[in-house]
Formats: sequence, C-alpha cells, structure tokens
Amino acid sequence: MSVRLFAHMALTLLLLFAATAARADDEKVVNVYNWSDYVAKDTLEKFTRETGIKVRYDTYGDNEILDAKLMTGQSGYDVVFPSATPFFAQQIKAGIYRPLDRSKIPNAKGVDGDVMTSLTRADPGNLYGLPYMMSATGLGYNVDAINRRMPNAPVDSWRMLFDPAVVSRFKSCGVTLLDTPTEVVPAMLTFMGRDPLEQTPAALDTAMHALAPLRANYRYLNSDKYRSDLASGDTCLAHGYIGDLVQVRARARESKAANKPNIAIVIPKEGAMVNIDVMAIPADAPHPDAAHAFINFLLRPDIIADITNAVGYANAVNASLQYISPEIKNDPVIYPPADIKARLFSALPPAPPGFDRQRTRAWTKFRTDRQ
Ligand code: N2P
Repeated sequence: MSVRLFAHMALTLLLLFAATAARADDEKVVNVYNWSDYVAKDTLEKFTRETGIKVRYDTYGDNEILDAKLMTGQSGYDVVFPSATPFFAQQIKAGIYRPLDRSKIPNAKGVDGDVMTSLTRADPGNLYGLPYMMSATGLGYNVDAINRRMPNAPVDSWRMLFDPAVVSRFKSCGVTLLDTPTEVVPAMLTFMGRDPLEQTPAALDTAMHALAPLRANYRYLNSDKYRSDLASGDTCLAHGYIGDLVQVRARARESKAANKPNIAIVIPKEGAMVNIDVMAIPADAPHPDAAHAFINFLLRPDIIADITNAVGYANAVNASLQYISPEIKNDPVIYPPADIKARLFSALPPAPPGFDRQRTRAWTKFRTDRQ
C-alpha cells in the first residue's frame, strides 16, 4: 500500500469517526425557543439531569418574532411554542413542521381530549403539535392608581382600554397594549359588539379607525416589557396575557417596596380571546430525537404542574391537577369556571391570502403614529 493511499484512508476514517462522534454528541443537545418566563426555575435542569441532554434555551416576547425566524427556515431550533391560532395554523400550511412521532411521546396520552379536539382547527388530525399552556388575554391594573383617577372605573370591561372617556383618565399613570393586531383587533371588535373573529378588510378598517384616535393614550405597545413596568408601579393599566399578569401580581405582592402596587386581573365581561400555545418541531430541526424527549418530559404531570404553579398558565394534562396549588387551581382567571369560559372565544382562523400583510401594515402604522 502506498504511503499516499494509507494516508488517504486514515484521513477518511478519521473524518468518518469525527462525523459520527459529532452526530452522537449533537443528539445530546436540544435547541429550544420559547416565550419568556414560561418554564419553572428548575425545569431545564431536571430534564438534563434525567436524560443527559443539554438544553440550549432562547426566548421571545411575541409570535411575530418566532414566525419570522421559522418562516425563513434554518432556525436551528428543535422545539418551538407558537400560539395555535392563527400562527401555528398558518405555519403548518407553509409546511415548516415535522409530524410528531407519538411513539416517542407516551405522555401525550394524558392530554385532555377536548383540548386536542379544539387544536384540530389549527392542526387537522393533530399531526404536528401538542398543547403546552393556555390562557385568555385580559387586563391587569393597579387598583389604587385607577381608583384615585376614576373611583367608579368600569374595571371589568374593555372600556378601560377602548372608551376614550375612560382610558384618557389613565393616560398619566401609563396604559400599555400588547404589540400584536391578532390580540388587539379582536379585543376592539368585541368592545364594539362585533364578531371578534371576523378577518375582513372592512372589520380591520373599523377596528383601526376606532384605535387611531386612542393612540396617544397608550404609552407603548409591547408584549414583554409591560410586566416589569406594571409590577413596579411605572404603569397602571396593561392589556396582557393572563398568566403573565398573574406573575406580575405575585411579583408586586412579594416586593419589599413601601408603595408596592396592588394588582388586579380581569377577563373583560364582553368576552376575550383564549389561546393554546403548542409544542412543535420544525421540519429542519437538527435534533429530532432530543426534541421528542423534551416534549414528552414537559407533558409529565408533575413537571407540567410545576410549570403551571410557577408561571400562572393552565395546562391540558388532567393528571397534573393533583400537583397544582389550590391557589392556582381555584383562581378564576387561570382556570376559569363555566360562566367565564362561555365568554371566551378562540381560534382566529388562518388569515385569508393578503389579509395578513394588510393587517401588519395597518398595525405598523398604528404603532408608529403617535398623533
Ligand atoms: C409567556 C407568554 C405566553 C402567552 N410569558 C401567549 N400565549
């Protein structure tokens, strides 16, 4: 054998070995992209301890950011958590997910059947996603700041945000909106007594026309930052995801500050949007086995109960209820009783072609238009 040939073979072998080692090593990692403040403190650590799989964990503040990353492809993520409607539904249509292998997710058996059925509106046949957390979108407010400015404020109503005579009273203490038309437009339509799920140019126009003159009352539009500001007393009224508001309320209660805010949370009486965030695996996920293991772990009743206890969002694993603290289980804004449930609407359907762009354009204009 010539020296050259030998060297060549040795190099090939070495490369092969290196490639296999890298692959094996790769499977010991899972790249997760999730909403901020959406796991318990020790969730990731426990997963690594039990499986030997390391978690690389990044967070985002709204669906739009996740959507932009996923739609350009090659995100490098193995598990993501989009809201079922309209985001997950549209992403499935775009073919960006990998079907889940249920044989690798035995804990999926424990997921509530009704929740699985309601997910089929986004994911026909339940092929691509399993439910993670669920919540309504509502209002959080600083009780004293609001009372001082308007003793009989209609605190259980969307009027707090959308009635010009009401919201203008709170401008001075800081009012904020979620930075997404998929939440604000349905809320405005609800306030106006219209079908919140209507996605037509006419409905969009109506909502945006009503919103435009209100813009100056909102200090900012953001789906993340409002939490620390409401908790510290820097703002007094926030449109927000209920679980996030539950965290704000807890943080404010635990604060040592002398004038710590007393935060109340409401699901407005006119009705509110509820959404399910799902766990899904992008088609080009580099570590699909680790991704399945991670999803299966999160669906374990004790693990998902820890998460619900920590983040204030309800989950869909019925056997987890036994581990959930009574305070959370009996909180009507987290696990709403039937009469509140009846006022919740879900499933903003995937937007008709072109509508999405129109909605984004109208929203960008609204966001930047300070009047
Ligand atoms: C987590 C926010 C997720 C709620 N902090 C949006 N569905």
